[in-house]
Amino acid sequence: PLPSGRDSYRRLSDYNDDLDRLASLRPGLVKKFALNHRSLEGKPVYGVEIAHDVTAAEDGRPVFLMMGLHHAREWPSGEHAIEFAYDLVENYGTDERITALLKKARVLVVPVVNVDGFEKSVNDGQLIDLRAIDGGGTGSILATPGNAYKRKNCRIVDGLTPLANECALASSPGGFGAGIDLNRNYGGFWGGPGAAAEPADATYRGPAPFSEPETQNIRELISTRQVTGLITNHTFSNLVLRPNGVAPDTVGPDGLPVGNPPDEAALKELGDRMAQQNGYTSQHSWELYDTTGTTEDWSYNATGGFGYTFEIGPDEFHPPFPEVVDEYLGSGQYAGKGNREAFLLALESAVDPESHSVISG
Ligand code: 0X9
Ligand code: ZN
Repeated sequence: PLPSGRDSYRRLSDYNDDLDRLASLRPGLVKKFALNHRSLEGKPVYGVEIAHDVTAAEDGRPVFLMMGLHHAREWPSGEHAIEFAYDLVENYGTDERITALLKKARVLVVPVVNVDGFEKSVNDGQLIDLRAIDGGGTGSILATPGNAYKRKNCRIVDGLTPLANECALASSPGGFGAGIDLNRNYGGFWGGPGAAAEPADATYRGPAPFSEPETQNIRELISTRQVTGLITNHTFSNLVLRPNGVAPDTVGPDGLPVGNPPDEAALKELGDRMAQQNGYTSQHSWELYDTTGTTEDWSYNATGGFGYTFEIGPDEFHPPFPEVVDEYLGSGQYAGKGNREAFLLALESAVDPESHSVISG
């Protein structure tokens, strides 16, 4: 079973309850925190910090950041993030490797970055399930069961009709309708290729970098902590993606080719090792397709902390839950190929960021 014992997808309230539970289970090890900004609908966004003596004053320990659910429909991305938190908490004190890691580093887990979008997606997804069981159901909402496949946040954007702007009724499977794509709204290469300028588009970048409270939250978290490594989870395609999101010959805002990251060798080395654990393909992000304004393209280029996107699962945004379990643990049809071990490698690397510069010379 998963570290938490869950056997079905969490809703937003389940995430919040579980973060509370983790903190009250081990108060010296886990501290719940709210990010700086509430969502557009006024919801708080929470995370947990996990570390030996977590309440000790800042002591220079490096920080590893694990995130999920920038994209509303990608439910496993939040599940794997919070299960990693459970895993660390349950194994601290008994598992030597995890105990040592939590003495050397602090781990931040923010499982649901896009709280508004996720709530619409997961609630609607479960509504659809119920109606299907009910024999097909009735009514017009069923004709457009798009909220389960909502991608973006809940920003009201110009140029859309009020109906299309209604967050809870707005997203086709292509992710159209209300909202800004939070994985195009960061400041890394913002304004470049692979992000849309049109509000109705699934990859709408927003009117300016960091225009959204959700991306401001992550920027401010990273800017105020010593984040030496991060994973931002998405679904799907079984990929470990490393910066950059655009090919080296792409001309950047300064009129010069953006090139490869200075740490390419070390970024690749860790990406490849993680991919050996989860069985994914390790590649440059741009080999999937061009993107700009993504989480780790900003964080890596702004701070030097290593950042990766995991695209969890072979072929579905939110598959039946047993697959999510196997993909975390490396059990069942995913025997020996779980994200748990890949996450631990990322944490180990974040604990020892010096190794990066050594490897890349
Ligand atoms: O397009 C995206 O944002 C990601 N794929 S998803 O299906 N989860 O939407 C891929 C982003 C890849 N690029 C970078 N991480 N830079
Ligand atoms: Zn995604």
